[in-house]
Amino acid sequence: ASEPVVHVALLPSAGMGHLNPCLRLAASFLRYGCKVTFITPIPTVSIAESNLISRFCSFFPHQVTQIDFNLIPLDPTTVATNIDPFFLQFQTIRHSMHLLYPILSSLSTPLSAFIYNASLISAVVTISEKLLCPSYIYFPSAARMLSFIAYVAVLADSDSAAQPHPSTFIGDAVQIPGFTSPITRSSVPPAFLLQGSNSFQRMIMEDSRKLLKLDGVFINSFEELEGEALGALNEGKVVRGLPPVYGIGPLMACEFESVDQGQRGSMSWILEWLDEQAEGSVVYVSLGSRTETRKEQIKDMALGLIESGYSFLWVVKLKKVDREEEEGLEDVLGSELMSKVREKGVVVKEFVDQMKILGHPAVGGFVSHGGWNSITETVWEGVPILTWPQIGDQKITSEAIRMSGVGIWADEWGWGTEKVVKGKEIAKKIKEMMSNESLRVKAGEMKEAAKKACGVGGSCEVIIKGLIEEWKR
Ligand code: BUP
Repeated sequence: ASEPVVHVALLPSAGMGHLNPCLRLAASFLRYGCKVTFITPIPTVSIAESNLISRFCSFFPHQVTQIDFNLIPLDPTTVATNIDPFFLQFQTIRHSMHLLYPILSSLSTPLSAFIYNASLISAVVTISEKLLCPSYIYFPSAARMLSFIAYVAVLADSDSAAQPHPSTFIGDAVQIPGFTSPITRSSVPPAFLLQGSNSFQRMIMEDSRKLLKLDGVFINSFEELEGEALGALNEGKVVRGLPPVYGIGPLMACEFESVDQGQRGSMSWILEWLDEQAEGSVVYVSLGSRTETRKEQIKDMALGLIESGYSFLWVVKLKKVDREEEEGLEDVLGSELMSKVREKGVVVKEFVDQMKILGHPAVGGFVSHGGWNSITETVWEGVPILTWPQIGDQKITSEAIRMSGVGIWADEWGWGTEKVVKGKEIAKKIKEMMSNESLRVKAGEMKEAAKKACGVGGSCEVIIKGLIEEWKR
């Protein structure tokens, strides 16, 4: 008899940080011959997202079927005008959830597994329970962050208040069972601690409880990077009854992601500039795709980079979403500072091929917001990291990185969205990262471990092949 077709459906949510791991996970299944249905919430928030989905689908024309999930907009009178567009998209997807089951139940090939983004758990669980296949989430952050989310329901339940509130039950620090170092209150995503009730708090609390209903969690991490957290989660120390947490990381960047499909194309001048720089001499700076750097910070960022004495490649975002208009960097910096910037480095405002940059031998360190995809991509290339958290989970990911020994975290800088850090301090930290030999050695060792985890017979292959066998039964 012919082999059964293993058919996996995936549903991402908003933003590149959530889309990239979803597509890379899909590619892991495609590598082993699975058929994939990719459900695209339409419209996407950014152009970068829609472009990437198109490249993915055209790269696998026979194995991937793309289905539009046309979202129903929220009533604008109920939406705060200053809402983060990515968070608004999470809400819109949840609001359109009744349209998902008809999509999933009408697929022509029966599903073997359904995998969706962690930010949708509480909305999707009731739908996935009706499916005749196991369902999983992919969690686009660190195992340390997953542990925090899983544990908050335990904390809430141990609070004697009638309606326990995170600002009270979090205390000064959260000591998760099985963890050597606690998560301090100042590292917790600020929206979770706000007084009153907000949709983010409600979502996290609901998700925390619903985790127990899943068949498993995929996470972009691996033993050598986050052994303690993965162990605590899988040994039932964090929460008893949690489903298996599959550390399938680091999820490798794939060929379809390359804007120029293997050519140097629009990245060419950046790569040519890197080619001219000495090995390990360049500082790469990018504070992620979801946070615009405040104008007040841009000047000090430029001053800090110049004062560090290193050459730099600075990806600067002056707007939150790539569909918005923006002003020029020169308008913010002034022509004198701009020409000093140009003497020592290059500044890019477009979305770049980050993996190509991180993989270039000239890059010797990365100043990052601590987004988990950026972190794992950097680990993959063995580049030392300096984290500067901007929002959300990025202090918790920074803790994870500091503990692993491959990066330093400027925790005295607080949240990047709240405080302006002076150029002098930025220069000092950059020098600390670039000259730290033990960081470089550790990053090199972690790179080796990452290659092993993703290689033949490594943890990633073992997990994926094991699940495929299980789904065939
Ligand atoms: Br900016 C930028 N090119 O120019 P994170 C980002 N990326 O390839 P985020 C580029 O987007 P969260 C660019 O390689 C990574 O895979 C980058 O994800 C890629 O941060 C992804 O690092 C960004 O997780 O999300 O998007 O700010 O808020 O979830 O941290």
